[in-house]
Amino acid sequence: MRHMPSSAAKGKANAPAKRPSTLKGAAKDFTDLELRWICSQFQISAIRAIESFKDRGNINLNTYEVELDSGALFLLQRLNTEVFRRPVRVMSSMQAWIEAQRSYLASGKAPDWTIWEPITLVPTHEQTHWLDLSDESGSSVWRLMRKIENSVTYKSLSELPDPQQRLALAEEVGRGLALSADLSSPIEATGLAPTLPGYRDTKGYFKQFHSVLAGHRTAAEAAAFLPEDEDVRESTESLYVVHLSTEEYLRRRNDQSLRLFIDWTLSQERRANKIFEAVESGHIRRTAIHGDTKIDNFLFCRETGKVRSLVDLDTIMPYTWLADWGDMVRSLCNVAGEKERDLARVHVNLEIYEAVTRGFLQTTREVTVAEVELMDEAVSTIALELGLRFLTDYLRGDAYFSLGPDDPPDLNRVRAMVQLRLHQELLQLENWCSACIKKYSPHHGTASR
Ligand code: GN1
Ligand code: MG
Repeated sequence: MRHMPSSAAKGKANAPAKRPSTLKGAAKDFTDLELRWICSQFQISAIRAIESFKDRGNINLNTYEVELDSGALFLLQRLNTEVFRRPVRVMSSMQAWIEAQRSYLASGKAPDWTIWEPITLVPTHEQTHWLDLSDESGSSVWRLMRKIENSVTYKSLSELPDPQQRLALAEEVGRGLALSADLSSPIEATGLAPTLPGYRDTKGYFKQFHSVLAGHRTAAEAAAFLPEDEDVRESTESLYVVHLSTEEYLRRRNDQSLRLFIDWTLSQERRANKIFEAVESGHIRRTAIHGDTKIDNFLFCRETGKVRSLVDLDTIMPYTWLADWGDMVRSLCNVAGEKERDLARVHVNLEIYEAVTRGFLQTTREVTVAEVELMDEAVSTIALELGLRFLTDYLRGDAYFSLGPDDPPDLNRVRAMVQLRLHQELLQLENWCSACIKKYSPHHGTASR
């Protein structure tokens, strides 16, 4: 959404010649002069205005819209290095992803109807794709991206009142993921260092669950459960222990309404590892994944509604595109949303499931037979994995999905129940889901676009 310059930012202040000394440290609001100095380090000129950007993400809190005299719009963002402790990895993976998508498009291999446009990072005068002001006193990493013009985003399918429009949008999201995964498939995934160590590690999430169920409170108590890899251990150690008072922990642990969900999750552990093991054994490819394929991150053309881009490139990492597929479908097909307290309203919307499947499978060109065979499993696995992550977090004391001041104290309990209920329903619908995927599979000789 375009914001008009505020009166404070309208004046054409020049960027200070010297670097302000206040650009590091914890998240805070930056002044117009500070922001102008940062912009002056990138290859753009003649700034008309800099405004806080309303549609910023939950994680990178400092996001600004920069307008040039020419009317061109850019987004300036400071990476949240509390969450992304290895910002250089985030930026290198982002750049690798963008370059792979650009070369695929230039090679002419992409479908000719596509209007896909990868993000453009504006280089600094030093020819780097990000500005790193970090030193011993703190970290401060910035990036400047050109705004993709004439595009719209949606927070949920329910923003469209007409059911047919919703299905068309779901199909377009499926098409978008297929394009994005194909365009980035040439990336040598093993060369990407994980941006968030431990993310999408199903086995690790179960180990955290067991450790928290056992009531461990210190790393020493949890030692037998902790990851061997030092990098992963350092980033996730605090997720293996309980952060609540004993009394509150026992109250949550013995909550009768959670009993069946805890048992259900434990009973699914073996099956949950199927996708992870298929990657480990080489049965399916290890590809570069996006890591956060919810509808909010897709951009559509304002006039035609066609998918144009997938943004928020902070969680690119080596795994399988099936995780992105599973995450997208589990979030789209549950129209009740992730915070629904009435579990009777949590359902798999079959029409949406079919529309997103059709869009994906009629577009993709790079997937393998072995991967397509795991597509239905991937959806239920990611629903279970997210349910498990919410459940563990509730029991440990909301240390990962931290609660905001307006959130109810049992939000992660509610979120866990929703995903686990969805998982149960996905398993009941297993035959329907796999038949739906077969119907559109390019390996079963159906229509291709
Ligand atoms: C988190 O913060 P957000 O909405 O971008 C989480 C995802 C979950 C999602 C569920 C890095 O994403 O894995 O699917 O919540 N991201 C991370 O709402 O953990
Ligand atoms: Mg995100």
